[in-house]
Amino acid sequence: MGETARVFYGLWPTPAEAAQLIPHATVLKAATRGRPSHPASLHLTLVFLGEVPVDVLPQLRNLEVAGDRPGFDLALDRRGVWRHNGIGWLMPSTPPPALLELQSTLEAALRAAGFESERRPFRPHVTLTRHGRDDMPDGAIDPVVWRVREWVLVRSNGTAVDGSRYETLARFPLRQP
Ligand code: 2AM
Repeated sequence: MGETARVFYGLWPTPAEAAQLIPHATVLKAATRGRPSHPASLHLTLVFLGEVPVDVLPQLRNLEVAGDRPGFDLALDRRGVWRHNGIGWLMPSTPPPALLELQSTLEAALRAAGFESERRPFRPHVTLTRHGRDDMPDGAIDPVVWRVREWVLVRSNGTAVDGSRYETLARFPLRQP
């Protein structure tokens, strides 16, 4: 195979929205001894494609996803840890239908265009810490609300832990709700 890129589609918070996640990363770090993500790297993955040949990036940038999609608000109101992989996360306890619909339509559009994506069920979450060694109970938190007005195609460049790790390749706006 020639040159490849590691890519995924996801939701990216504004800097102000990302800043509201930091206290939660601090709690998760203290409880699990996990490593916090850089604030500029925080996101929610919609569809993870993994390594693809760089030749297909134009097709992914110009992906057509059917439907007139309004923006929506996403309330991240649960905090916890996955013991099996040491990830500390925030999740919506009830994902908005618009999020689930966007994710499934995007996945279907990719499949129709010949791209295989992750087959595991969609579990929307924002990873705040990695490599945690200790567990902590899940719990409700005061919601951190993202005003979702676009989704993005992102390339992941190596293992840098600073904000430069992720490069936005394309933006897909949602309609003003
Ligand atoms: P994570 O935060 O739960 O690790 C970039 O790597 C993004 O894609 C991360 O948000 C990561 O999820 C997600 N990701 C990485 N590998 C994945 C995989 N095999 N399946 C689904 N998502 C993955």
